[in-house]
Amino acid sequence: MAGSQRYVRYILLAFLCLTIVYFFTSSAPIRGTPLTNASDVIKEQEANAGGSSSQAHLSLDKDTYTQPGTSPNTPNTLPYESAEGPRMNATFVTLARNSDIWEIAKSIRHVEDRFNRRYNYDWVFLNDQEFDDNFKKITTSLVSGKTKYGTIPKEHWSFPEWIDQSKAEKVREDMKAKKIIYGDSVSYRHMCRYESGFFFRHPLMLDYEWYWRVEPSVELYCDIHYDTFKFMADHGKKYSFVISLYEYVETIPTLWDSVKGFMAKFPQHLEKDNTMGFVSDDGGSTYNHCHFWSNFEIGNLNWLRSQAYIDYFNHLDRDGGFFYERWGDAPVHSIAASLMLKKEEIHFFNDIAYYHVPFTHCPTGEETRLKLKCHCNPKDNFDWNGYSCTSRFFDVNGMQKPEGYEKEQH
Ligand SMILES: Nc1nc2c(ncn2[C@@H]2O[C@H](COP(=O)(O)OP(=O)(O)OP(=O)(O)O)[C@@H](O)[C@H]2O)c(=O)[nH]1
Ligand SMILES: *[C@@H]1O[C@H](CO)[C@@H](O)[C@H](O)[C@H]1NC(C)=O
Ligand SMILES: *[C@@H]1O[C@H](CO)[C@@H](O)[C@H](O)[C@H]1NC(C)=O
Ligand SMILES: [Mg+2]
Repeated sequence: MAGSQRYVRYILLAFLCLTIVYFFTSSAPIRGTPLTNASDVIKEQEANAGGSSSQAHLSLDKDTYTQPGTSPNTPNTLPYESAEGPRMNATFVTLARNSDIWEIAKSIRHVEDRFNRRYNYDWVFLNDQEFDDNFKKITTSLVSGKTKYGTIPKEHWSFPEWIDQSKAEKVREDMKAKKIIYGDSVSYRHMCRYESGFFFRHPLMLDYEWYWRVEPSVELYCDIHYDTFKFMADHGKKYSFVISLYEYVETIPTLWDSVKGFMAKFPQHLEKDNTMGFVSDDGGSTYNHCHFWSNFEIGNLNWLRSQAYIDYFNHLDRDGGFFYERWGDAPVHSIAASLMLKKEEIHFFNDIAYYHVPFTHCPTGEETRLKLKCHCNPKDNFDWNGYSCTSRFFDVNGMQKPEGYEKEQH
């Protein structure tokens, strides 16, 4: 009895094994690879349709499908792809609050997907308060390079002792009454002053020569196929922009007076072959309010750390307009670049498609947009709009506007 029971068990076990073997071999498609191989999928479709679609076949990039075909194998990352060649001495930099986490997460994802996943540059985060663990955990998981977190020293985020507090307070009340955006905000003013004169001097930033500034909730609409930092270095560029526009006059009524004071006091810092024509229509008597929009910047940190720029910032800071008015870092950087850099040291990136509420830069020229897999609507491009200063930038530099720009004027 015991002997025949064992016999039955052996038969059942053998049957079970056969069933399992059958199940695996028959459920696996041709050549035993799972149907995650795109060329297999297409071949099978062709076979089923009884025809051949050579176009679909030719369009496949074989190198993209190099995951080993074992099952189960569900890769949780995109295929690893690293751009060739050395890296530059460069970092992304973001000033943010802990509460900005999901807005900055979105920006990081755009920058990584379109560019940095192939370059793995570092990312420095700066804050006037300690970053919390949640902010660090999420941003670290998204950035492909190293992440670094810095707290801003108090003396870089407070009123200098020469500022008359009650005068500054009165200004904020007036601006609030006039409904000027951020007109009554103290923190916004510290932010503008910090971005104007201090971020490049933060100890974490001293390790780098190049920076790319990224703000919360920005978007990139096209692939970037080359190292933008290396481009800057190879072409002798020190500052760059994608969008330019006119500043809100109410926030900078005396900025140009202060700039003129600087020019008189430090003529040695002015570049002869500069872009004065971008910021002034009358050779420097008055400001035309044009500026590069500084929420996007790729630039050279050593230029910002130069004696010329530091003398410029200190002069403006002394005059108090960061608090007695509401000077923004955009006009402050732009005027500096226009007066103290050579014409060819400022670069306009037509091929970097960018959005920061409420403006879009969508590259002019369909060929570029298709090649770079852009997903912006060219109708949204701000460049040739009457409120943009980009046309002026081209004219001042005697540059030819990108082909097809007239069609995108509206
Ligand atoms: N740590 C810190 N960062 C700030 C503070 N205020 C603004 N920022 C950051 O400074 C940058 C500019 O601030 P935004 O609020 O984006 O100013 P904006 O771009 O002029 O205006 P928005 O249209 O609101 O984007 C962003 O990267 C913010 O995250 C602050 O009080 N503390
Ligand atoms: C996918 O299929 C193609 C053609 O059948 C084959 O050459 C290739 O090696 C397969 N790739 C993988 C990852 O199995
Ligand atoms: C990067 O640049 C900074 C600032 O110029 C410099 O101090 C540092 O030594 C450089 N690092 C490398 C690796 O070249
Ligand atoms: Mg912003």
